[in-house]
Amino acid sequence: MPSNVVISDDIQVAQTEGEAIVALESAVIATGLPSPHNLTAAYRCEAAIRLQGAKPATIAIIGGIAKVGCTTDEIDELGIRDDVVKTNLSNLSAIMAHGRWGATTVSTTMHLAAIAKISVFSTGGIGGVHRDAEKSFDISSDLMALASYPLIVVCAGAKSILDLPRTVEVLETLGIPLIGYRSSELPAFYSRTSGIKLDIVADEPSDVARIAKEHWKLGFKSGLLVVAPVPEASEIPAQEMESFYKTAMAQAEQEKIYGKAVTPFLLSKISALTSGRSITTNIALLENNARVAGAIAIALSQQLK
Ligand code: PSU
Ligand code: MN
Repeated sequence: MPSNVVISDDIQVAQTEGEAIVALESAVIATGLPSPHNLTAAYRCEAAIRLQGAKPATIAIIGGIAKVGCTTDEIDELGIRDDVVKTNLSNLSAIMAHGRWGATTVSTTMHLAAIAKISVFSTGGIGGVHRDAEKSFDISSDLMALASYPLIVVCAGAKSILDLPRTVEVLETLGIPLIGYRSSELPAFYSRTSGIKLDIVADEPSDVARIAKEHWKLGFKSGLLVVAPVPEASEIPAQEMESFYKTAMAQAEQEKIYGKAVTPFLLSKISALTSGRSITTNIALLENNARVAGAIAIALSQQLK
C-alpha cells in the first residue's frame, strides 16, 4: 500500500472479513450538487449500500492524504469547504503534494479504489466525449480510467451534454463491456432513453458479477460499465432536456468555460434552467445506482467464495 493512501479502519476490517464494499466518489459532493443536496445525496448513497448488506467507502483527498472510507466528519467538511479541488488523473498528485483537499471524479476514485482492491464503484454519470470534441478535444479522463482499472462502475449513463454515440464508440475501442442493467438502451442520466441500443443486458446483480468474473479471469485489467436508468418516477424525458442542454452549452461557450470547469458549470446551469428539478432527479439516480452497486458487490463476493 502506498504511504500516501489511507484506508479507514472500518474498511480494513470489512476487507479482512471478506465483506462486500462499494466505493463512492466525492466530486459529486464538492462540485456536482449544491449544498445541502450534496450531503443529502452522499448519506443516501451510503445508506442504500448498507441496506444491501455492503459497506460504503467514500473516497477523497483530505489535506493531501488520499482517504478510502471517509468519516462522516470528513464527508461533512467536503460538503461545506470552498477550497476542495476537482481532481482527475492529471492533477491528483499535485493536489496531494500541496496538502490540499481534493474531490475525486470517476477517474481518480477508480485509481484509488483499485489501490485499495475494491471491485465495485457507484457514481452518478461518467464523463465522456464532449459534443464539440473535434474542436475542443475535451474527452474525459474517466474513459482512460475505465480502460485501466479493474472495477465494475455503476452509473446512470451520461448526460447528453456529451456526445453519447461517440462516447459509446470510445468505450468499445477501449474494450470496456457496456452492460445495461434491466435496460436494452443506454440511459442518458436525467432521462431513461437515448436512442442508443445496447447488446449486453443484465437482469440481475448476479449476471453482472458473472460477466465481471469472466472478464477478469481472461486477464483483462480494465473495468466494466453498468448503466442503470433513473427510476421512472424521477425521470426528466430526453426531449425536455435537449433545450436546456443547448442553452447551458451556449452559455458555457459565451463565458469561455473550458477544462475541468465545464461539467460543474453545465450542471449548475441545468439546475437553474429546470428550477431545481434536475437536482431531485440527480439524487434519485445516485441513490438508485448505490442500491444496484450494493447488490452487485454482494453477488460478486458470494460468487468469489
Ligand atoms: N456527471 C454528473 N455529476 C458529476 C460528474 C459527472 O452528473 O458530478 C463528475 C464525475 O465525478 C465525473 C466528472 O467523473 O464529473 C467528469 O468530469 P470531466 O467531464 O471534467 O472529466
Ligand atoms: Mn473534460
